Amino acid sequence: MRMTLRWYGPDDAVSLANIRQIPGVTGVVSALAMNTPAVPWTRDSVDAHAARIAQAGLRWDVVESIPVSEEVKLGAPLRERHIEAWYTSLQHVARAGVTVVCYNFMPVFDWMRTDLARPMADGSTSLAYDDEALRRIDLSQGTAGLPGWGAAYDRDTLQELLSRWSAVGAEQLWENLAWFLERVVPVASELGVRLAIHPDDPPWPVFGLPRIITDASALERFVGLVDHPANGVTFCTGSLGAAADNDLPAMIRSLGARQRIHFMHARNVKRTAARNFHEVAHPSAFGSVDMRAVMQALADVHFDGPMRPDHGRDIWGEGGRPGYGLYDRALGAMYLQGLWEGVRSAVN
Ligand code: DNO
Repeated sequence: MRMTLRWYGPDDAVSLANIRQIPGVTGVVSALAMNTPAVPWTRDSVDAHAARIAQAGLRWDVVESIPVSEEVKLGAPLRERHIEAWYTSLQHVARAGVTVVCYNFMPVFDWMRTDLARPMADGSTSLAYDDEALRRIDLSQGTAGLPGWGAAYDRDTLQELLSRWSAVGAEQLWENLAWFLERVVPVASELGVRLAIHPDDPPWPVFGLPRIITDASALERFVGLVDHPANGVTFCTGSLGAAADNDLPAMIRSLGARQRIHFMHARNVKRTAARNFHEVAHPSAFGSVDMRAVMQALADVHFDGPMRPDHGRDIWGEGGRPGYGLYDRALGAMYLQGLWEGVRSAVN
């Protein structure tokens, strides 16, 4: 296992120098800030990003994410052109030495919370999700009322997109995902890159949009779409752990035995009711995810890929990007390495 931390680039309040000082963290998970899936990253900008990371004495272990265009997810005619942009970005990051690329296939929105700073008893704040609160969010004016999304979509753009999606159900989304994988997996394999889909977060439909990467059978179906070692997953314990039915250690054993876990997101959540949870500090004691059992399963399948502590709480008055402050993630990195050391000593 290689411990890494996500870095949001030169504008991140968390610097590479900060990251370098967390014991055991040897690499970063990072992407270019440009989030226009139809336009490929340029070779120069990828190389400049790689050089910054290398100069700080760190490895660029994972790209998270090369964004997948909505046209590809929708299966619309423009997907042919947009997938070309994806290949181009992929080629550049592969040449820059990155070996794992994370992406997601969630319609319209990426991860979703209804509260970015829920106060906790100890004075920290956490990200939280409440399905009732989500249902009350009014999208008729765009994303203005959606926590974390600000003005990402104005009223007309969002309404148009949602109406296009109203014709696309879960099975069609699976077909569109298969179309994407059939094209990108061979390219990734040739470039020596492993692709790692991020599960849907939370793992159920939101705003009536389909979400398909949600549980054990979905992940098994996913790896079977293109049965190739380059077609794998980002195993996110926080996303999958938000659904009580997901047996995370069993899922890790099954996917890990087939060498399909290419990247780990380690995060704990406290489930408070059906489709209701908030994020907590990483240790098992605070949440619904048994982190020790997760790490044991990873050790048993000889996981040797990159891992990052996922979202942290906002502690010690740090502020900054919700979920991505330095302090709680650094504590998480230390806890996870301690667990790893413990579980590995018991594996032959
Ligand atoms: C949230 C992240 C996601 C993730 C993307 C991967 O904190 O885990 O935004 O990066 O879903 O494409």
